[in-house]
Amino acid sequence: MTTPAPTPATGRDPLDALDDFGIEVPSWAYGNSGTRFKVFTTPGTPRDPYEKIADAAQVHAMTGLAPRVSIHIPWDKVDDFAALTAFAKEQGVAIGSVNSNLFQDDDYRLGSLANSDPRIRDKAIAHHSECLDVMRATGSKDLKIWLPDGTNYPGQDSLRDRQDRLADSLAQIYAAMDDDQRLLLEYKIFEPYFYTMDLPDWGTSLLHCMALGERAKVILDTGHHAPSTNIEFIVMQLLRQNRLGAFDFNSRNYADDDLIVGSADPFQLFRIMTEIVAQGAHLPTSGVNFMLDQCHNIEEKIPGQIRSVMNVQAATAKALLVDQDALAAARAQGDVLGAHGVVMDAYETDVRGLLADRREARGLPRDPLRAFAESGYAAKAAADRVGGTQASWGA
Ligand code: LRH
Ligand code: MN
Ligand code: MN
Repeated sequence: MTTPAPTPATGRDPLDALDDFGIEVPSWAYGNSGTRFKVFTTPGTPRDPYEKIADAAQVHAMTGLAPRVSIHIPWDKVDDFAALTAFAKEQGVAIGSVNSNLFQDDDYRLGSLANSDPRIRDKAIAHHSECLDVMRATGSKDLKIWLPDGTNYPGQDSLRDRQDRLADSLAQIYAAMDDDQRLLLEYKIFEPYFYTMDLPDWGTSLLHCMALGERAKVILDTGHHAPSTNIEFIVMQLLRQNRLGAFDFNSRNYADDDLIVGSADPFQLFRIMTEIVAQGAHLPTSGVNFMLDQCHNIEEKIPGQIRSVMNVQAATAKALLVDQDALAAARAQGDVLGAHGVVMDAYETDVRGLLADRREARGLPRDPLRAFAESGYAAKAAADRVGGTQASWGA
């Protein structure tokens, strides 16, 4: 096995591209979460959006990798979003994408943007106007929509009419956006409905985005596919169409598990990042927003997030180490195993020391998990954050 080293032709280190690579973390990862069976609480869990942002800022302080925090409305609703934005800045981070919420209102039992009742559709559209105002106050550019709409039984509703109503609702939201705002549309194969979802797959999401306009892009949540789906193929195809807007990274063994990205299948994460790097989409100019969408049900939340962003960085580093010239040569010769070997050489490279060196060179801890454990932040948060109600996934 060869160890990929700085590219000889230019003398530049391929890992230099990591200096501009950032991962957006979700505010809801810092609140308590669980399953429908039990939500476990932990001392020091944030009680409000400010405390969630303070915790997220720790991830950035330890890794230099997480400069933005996604917020969810209404979970992170505050009276003064300008003040929240200023607080984030003081903490060394910025507010990232704004997620709407169409899944926690009794009115949405039969759907939101695809509901047959125009009053309910209007309510769901108006919620997005509110999110756009939040974005104007925070400077966020990405409106992130996950549509939970669907049906449970054959015959329950017209699948065609639901698509038409959805297209009309999305067009109204898109029309209300400013020219520098993007609409990011997420898909999910199942849940909360179990017969049909109105946005079940990347193709449906892409069709709606194409109908809307250039600032509408697809979000790929890595936990939202059928088992054995080739996610890197979807990544390649969406990039080819310039429609990959964002990732919701997480890891799954069974369904929408929302576990730490790269924990179940680090090789899949590497394969995804290899397609990203092959098309230059890791560069900030690509407009792909690399976000996490995770919950930490039993593990500590801030270390869980630190581990997550480091996993994404490690997979990206390995993808950057793929020797593209050797790969192209092997492919040109029809050398199947040679081409495969080039990719596997990069995957099997131990990048931990290289990444620790790079952190140290930037004035960051070599070992972010240990540095956080030794900082005393968790004990202080537990002592300070008494009283009030701990935030949970969903509030
Ligand atoms: C839905 C989803 C979507 C939501 C988030 C909390 O399963 O992935 O992105 O906004 O979880
Ligand atoms: Mn998601
Ligand atoms: Mn999900």
